[in-house]
Order: sequence, then C-alpha cells, then structure tokens
Amino acid sequence: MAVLEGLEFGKSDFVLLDEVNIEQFMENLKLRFEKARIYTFIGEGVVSVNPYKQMDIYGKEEINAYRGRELYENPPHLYAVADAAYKAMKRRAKDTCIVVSGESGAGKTEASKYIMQYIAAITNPSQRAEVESVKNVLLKSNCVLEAFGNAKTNRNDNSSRFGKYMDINFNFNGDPTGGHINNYLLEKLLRGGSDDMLKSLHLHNDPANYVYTRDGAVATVSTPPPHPPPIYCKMSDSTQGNLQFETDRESVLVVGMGDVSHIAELTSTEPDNVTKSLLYRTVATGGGEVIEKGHSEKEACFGRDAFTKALYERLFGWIVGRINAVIEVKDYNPVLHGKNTVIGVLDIYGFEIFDNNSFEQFCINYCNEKLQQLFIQLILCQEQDEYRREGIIWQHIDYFNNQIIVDLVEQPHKGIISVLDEACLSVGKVTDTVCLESMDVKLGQHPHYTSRKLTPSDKTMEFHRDFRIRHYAGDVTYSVEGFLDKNKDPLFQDFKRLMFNSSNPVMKEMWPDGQLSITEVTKRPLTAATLFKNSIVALVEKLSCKEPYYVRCIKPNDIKSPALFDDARCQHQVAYLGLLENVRVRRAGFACRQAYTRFLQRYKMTCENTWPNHLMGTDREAVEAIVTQHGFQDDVAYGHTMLFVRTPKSLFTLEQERAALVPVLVLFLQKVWRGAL
Ligand code: AOV
Ligand code: MG
Repeated sequence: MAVLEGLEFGKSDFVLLDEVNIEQFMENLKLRFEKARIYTFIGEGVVSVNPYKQMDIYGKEEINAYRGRELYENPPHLYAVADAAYKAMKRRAKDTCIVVSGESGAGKTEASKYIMQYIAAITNPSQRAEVESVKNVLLKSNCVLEAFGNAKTNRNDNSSRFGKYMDINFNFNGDPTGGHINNYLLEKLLRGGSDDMLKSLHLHNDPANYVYTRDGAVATVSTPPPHPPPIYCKMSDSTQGNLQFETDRESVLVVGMGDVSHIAELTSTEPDNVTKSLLYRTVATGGGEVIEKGHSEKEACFGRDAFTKALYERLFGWIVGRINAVIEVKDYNPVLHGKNTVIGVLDIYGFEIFDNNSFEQFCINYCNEKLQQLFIQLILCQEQDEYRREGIIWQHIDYFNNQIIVDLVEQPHKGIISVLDEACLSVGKVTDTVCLESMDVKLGQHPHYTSRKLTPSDKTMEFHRDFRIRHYAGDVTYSVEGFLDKNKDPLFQDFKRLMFNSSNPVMKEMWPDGQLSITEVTKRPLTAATLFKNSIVALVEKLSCKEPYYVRCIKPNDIKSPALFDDARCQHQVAYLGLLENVRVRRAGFACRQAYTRFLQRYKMTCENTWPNHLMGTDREAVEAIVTQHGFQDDVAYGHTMLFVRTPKSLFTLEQERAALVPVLVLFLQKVWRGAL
C-alpha cells in the first residue's frame, strides 16, 4: 500500500536534492534502488531503474491510492505520472503524451504496459460494456504485436524490435473510445509459433537451420517477462530460409525446386512465377521497351533476401492495420460527444551501442537524437522562452543542444542520410567504401563526425569500425559494411507483382503496389533511411503538440541482476538522458502557471477582496490580493500575463479551499434564483 516514505529511502524527487550535481544524483538513485525504491520523480516525470524482479507495487490497492491524487501525495510511481497525464487531459481538455525512453532492456515496454493498465483501471467507473470492450482490445493488441515483433537479443530476452506509438482517444467523460498504433522500423527477423504450425509452413523450429537466424547465440529465453506474450516460442516470418542459387554456364538457377514449391504453396502463387521472380527482373529500356533481364547469382541473393524481409514487414504492417481497424474510434460526433482528447504513449528503442554497430543502430540512435531534441525544445527551451517573455528573472541553464548532431544526420544535401541516398541512387558501382569516402569528404570538418581514415592514429578504429558519430549519449563507431544494401532494400517490382497476383486475397491486399506495370514504376522508391526519417519527423510532429510527461528508464547492470547497481553504467545513462539538466530546469523553474484572468476566475471566491467582484484595478492586482491573503507570496512570481507558482502545494491548498466553498456557493445561488434571499 502506498504511504509516504521516510527519509531513509532518499529523496523521492531529485528536485529536492541539496545540490544538483552528479554525485548527489547518483547517490540518491543508488540508495533508492538498494532500498527497492525503483521510482524517483523529477517534477512531473519519473526515473525508473529496472528491478529485474517482480515488485509487489502494481496491485489494485496502489491503483486506488494514486487515482486522482496530486503527485506529492504518494511515493513516486509510474501510476503517479500516468495519473498526472490523465488529469491534465481531463481537466484542461489537453492532449498529452507519455514518452518512455531508455536503452535496451531498461524496462520501457514493461513501463508502457503498466501505464496502459493503470489508465484502463481508472477509466469507465460505470463499467459500460462498449468502453470495456475498447479497453480490452487496446490492452490485448500489445500481445499480438509482441508475438510478431519481439525477439531475444543479447541485452533483453524480450526485446521490442519495433518502436511503437499508441494514441488512446478519450471522450469528454474521460473514457477511452479507441486508439491508433504506429510502428517504426521493424527489424526483420525470424521467430515464434507452434511445431505444428511450423510444419505446415515447412519450417524447422531450430533457428540454427536458417542462415537468417543462426547468427544470434541463444534463441530461447532465460528470464520470462512479467507480461509474457501469448505465443512465446518460435514462429515463422520467413517462408524461404535457405533457398540457394547456382550458376550453370552463364545462367543462374535455383538449387533444388522443393523450396520454390513451398513458397508457391504458402503464398498461393504459381511455382513457375516464383522461379521467374527469383531469377529475372523486368526493366523498361530507354525506348519504352519492356525486357526481362536475368539476375546474376549475387543479385538473385539480394532479391531473395529483400523479398523475405518485405514479406515479414508487410505481414507485420498488415497486422498493425487490422488492429487499428478494430480499435479506431467509430461514430464519434464531436457535437454530441464533446471534444475528443488523446493520450499518446511512446515506447521506442533507446540508444544502442554494440560491439558492431550497423545501419539499424544508426537509425535507432538518430531517432533518439530526435527525441532528445524534442525534449530540449519542449522542456528546456519553451520554459526558458516563456520566462523571458513574461519578464521573470531566470538564470540561464547551460545544456548541450544536440541539434548539431540531428543536422549531421538529416540535413539535406550534406547530411549522412543524404550521402547514403545519393550513393544508392547513383548508376555506377558504388560500394560501402566509396560511400564512406564521400561521407569523409562532406562531413570531415563536422565536430561530431570522424572516421578511421580521418584519424589514422586512433587505435580504437580498426577494421569494421569505420566511422564514428559523437552522439549526445556518447561516441558510437559504426561499421559501414552493408549500409548501402540495407538502405536500398532492393525489392524488385517482379516480387510485388508476383504477390499481387496471389490467389490469396490477404496476400494480394498486402501488395497493392504490385499492380503497377514496370513502365509506371518510373520514380525511384524512397530509401529505407529516408522512409525512416520521414516517419520519425512525423512522430516528432505528433508529439510536439502534446503536453509531454517523461518516464526515463535506467538499466542497473548488464547481467539482469536485481542486486547490482553498476555505478559507471548507470551514470552514463543518467548523463545521456540529460537528467541533471532536467532537474536543474525543474528546480529553477515554476511548477505551475496560470493566466491572471483564469486564476482569478477560479479562486476569487477564496478571498473577500475579490468576491463576488474585485474592485482592485487590474486582474494582476486582484491575484496578488488572493496570493497574499493565503501567505503564498514567497512561492510565486508575477509575469506580464500570468502567475508562476513554484511548488504545486500552494495551488493545491487553493483548490481544496475552492472545493469546500463551491457547494456552499451553489446553495447560496440557488436560493437567490428562487427568490428566497
Ligand atoms: P525495454 O523495452 O526497455 O528493452 P523491457 O521493458 O522489455 O525493456 O524490460 C526488460 C526486462 O526487464 C523484462 O523482460 C523484465 O524481465 C525486466 N523488467 C523490466 N521492468 C520491470 C519491472 N517493473 N518489474 C519487474 N521486471 C521488470 V528493448 O525493447 O530491448 O529497447 O528493444
Ligand atoms: Mg521494449
């Protein structure tokens, strides 16, 4: 049961530290972790340290303790943040979002699930059947997506290989009416499913049988997650694990035709057409003539791999689409039902630094740069700008603005993505190495970029460690090998057409672009990096118009131990999550603010000088009268148009007083109306 904790558990909000420095921050974080206090506030956000053990803090009792309460009334918890986001949405009809970030295995997905469960638990008190069914589908959608989109990695036994953003829609009552899911950059992998199912798909259940999956060491899990997905074993996403090609006197052939007939069977296509798509591509000549060109063995392999990945990706996209069709808000009439508001929950892979960092890490880390930039803009810049605008005295806080790294990656014409795309689009033979050289030329001067060639004396840049980006979270050295292929994702139109002509309507539905003829496919398809960039830009846009709440997840150690707090690892994460800056801004800042007119309207009844009408000159003077009467003058600052309140406690006192007065006033007014007075 949630009760306020004693001081022996450290400070429950980092804002309350005696001094904001890394030593005190780490000391407090460690103390709390060791005392099994895994959550600590920073203002309205929470820092979470993965406990790696079942905690008895997510029950009904806790849910009731946090429901509708103010933040400082209970110990820090995800529920407190979820409730704050929910309250803000309900009280002020504002869209809010909860951004859950942190590195792989830090506990993001578990946190998002607890948040969803909390929101489900506190809504629909009257148990209306249609709302219950919406909630049910929203919660269950997770399991389906995890079954298809999660995998065991070295860092997390149940790692999300896709980023997920989920909007939950609410009606004016604050009850969920539906939702929408966006997924980002699914890694294309093989997994899960019963033996019977695998048999029917002509697959073995041992990943070691497949070239695509045997690179990972162990595919079974050692630590089951608190919320296990329903199908937690092995299933297929790939219908053609080991299909091989050989070259026989100039022409390329498929080795053994058994696999081809399996593919044809599983995709409801004709074996001959499968073979043809694997070995030839249709091209339009300059003169508008359409010819068939045979693949080289290498091209055939690329084509095969791209096809396999696309099959999986489109299946996943199709599943997300089906879920969205079920959960989307139906029959919502804003005139009838009031404003529709949204809480967004973002669970997206954190920063990744592996021994060998490739294109996937590059994309993931770029995404985290973008989210950090959003955080900086929303929390740091906005706050400071507003104080300046309002003429509030404010000590400027120094923080590292990572826009420069965002630019390094995404700037048109000279950013890394643009160099990659250029290399992919050029007609000549461009290799990864050539592409690296052109990055060196264009970006050699950039303070956050370096490469093996540019710093020959740097012994940490050996083979396979080609270029380095100085990310806000730390240096990451990438291997350029495979960048171009992964960026190109060269899925020939022939495969799309093959699938569009499948006799299975679901397959057909997944490949609408297969109906284009080769002469219509003139425009180059967007590259993987550009598609990803576009989706992240759209995501940031979505988030930036919402009031953000943050959950920052920290992974205490690399061995999944509930007892070890690895100081260096944790400190690194605290640094790159920008938590110290976050505390500084919160501390220097004011927790709440309200326009004078609004403040006056809401609280004028609590002061005799302002009730029923203030006779005081300006609204600001009237607000001053209210503040002074309650003795809060040291806790506030007066801006040009609004009042800034340092601690939420003052406002809370006013709220309580108001709540006590309202029924009395209502009675009074009723009597007036009835002419009794
Ligand atoms: P992630 O989402 O941040 O990694 P998860 O949420 O999957 O990490 O957490 C990893 C594992 O840590 C879980 O499977 C649990 O075993 C354990 N864990 C996390 N949070 C809790 C908790 N509150 N209570 C108990 N155990 C927990 V990744 O998806 O890899 O970026 O791609
Ligand atoms: Mg996850």
